[in-house]
Amino acid sequence: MLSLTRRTLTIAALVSISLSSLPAWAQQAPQPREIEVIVDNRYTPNVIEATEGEVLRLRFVRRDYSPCSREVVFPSFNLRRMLATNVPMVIELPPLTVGEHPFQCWMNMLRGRIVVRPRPAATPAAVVDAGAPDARPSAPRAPATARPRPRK
Ligand SMILES: [Cu+2]
Repeated sequence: MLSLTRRTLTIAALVSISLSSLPAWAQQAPQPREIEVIVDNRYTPNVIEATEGEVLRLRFVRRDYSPCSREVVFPSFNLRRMLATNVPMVIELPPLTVGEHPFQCWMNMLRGRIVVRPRPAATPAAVVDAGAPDARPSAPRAPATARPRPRK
């Protein structure tokens, strides 16, 4: 019984160590954000805001049958994809650089753009606040006894 408990604790300790020692690249790997873009004689939304380094997964859903919208083009990524009507097409873009990345129909009539803002700098404000005279203590914790009892 005792040895089993010890082993369990050891395993738990090892698991927590391995989780906290993930390499930096794994901790910082951007999580893709999926955005649905409806194609119906226009792109909706046609302006997509993003942050530097972000990975977008654009899910194009073409509703119309116009030959105009059958292909979407991303000139800055040298990327183009055919869109079949009512068949979603997911396009994952590489990590975004600051600026505007247009997307358009193959004839450059329908237009949209991705506006990428710089990633906010690491906030030195947090360090300053810690020593500021008006720094307030964090909200008090709810007492452990506040948990409601299940009814029978
Ligand atoms: Cu067009």
